[in-house]
Amino acid sequence: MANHPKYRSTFGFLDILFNLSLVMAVLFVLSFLLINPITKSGTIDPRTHFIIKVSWPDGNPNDIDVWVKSSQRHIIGFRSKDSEIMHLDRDDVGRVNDYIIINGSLEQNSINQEIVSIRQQVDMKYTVNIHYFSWREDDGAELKTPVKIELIRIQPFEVIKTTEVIMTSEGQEKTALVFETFGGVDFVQLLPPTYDPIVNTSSNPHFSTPSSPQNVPTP
Ligand SMILES: [Ca+2]
Ligand SMILES: [Ca+2]
Repeated sequence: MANHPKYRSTFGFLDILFNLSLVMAVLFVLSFLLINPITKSGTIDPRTHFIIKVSWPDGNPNDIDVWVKSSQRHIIGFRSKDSEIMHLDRDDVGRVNDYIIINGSLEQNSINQEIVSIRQQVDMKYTVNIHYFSWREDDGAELKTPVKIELIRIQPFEVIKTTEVIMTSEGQEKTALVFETFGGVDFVQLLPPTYDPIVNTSSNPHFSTPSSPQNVPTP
């Protein structure tokens, strides 16, 4: 019956239809493979170039804050966590927000750490200040709190600088690091950490408390 002229013409038509469908499917797949990525000129590179890691002893209940300002007046701190070129991951307030629920049980993560990420390769000067926000005297904490500051370049990875400041009074602010970055390459130059207030100054729109009498220059 398949040799009947009527069925031969039907099978021929089905063969052509099948081949056409196959060609269309192949062209459809190829069109996706050949699409070029959208040109990104002028867009922001989301890569993190530098990290500023601030930490104080695990389990210490005192609340320490990092504040960073750029020479283009970007200011980052717990009251202003994001800007065009950098952001603060979280405000670690000592022991208060260190608890997490894992599998239904309350666990403590005793790390005290705040991290600022710099996302842009630009010519910029950065000032990194440590501010003693709160002494948890009621929690049995010592007033004196050592704070470690690390400046880390991501690509190529390098710990550029590790330093420490000792915070000795509530409201105290110290400049821990000053550095410049240069665009094109992830180059950084360290500068003397001359005291330059970020928190204890009326020019910070995110922190309007009056200047503290406890301002002291860095040692
Ligand atoms: Ca804090
Ligand atoms: Ca903590």
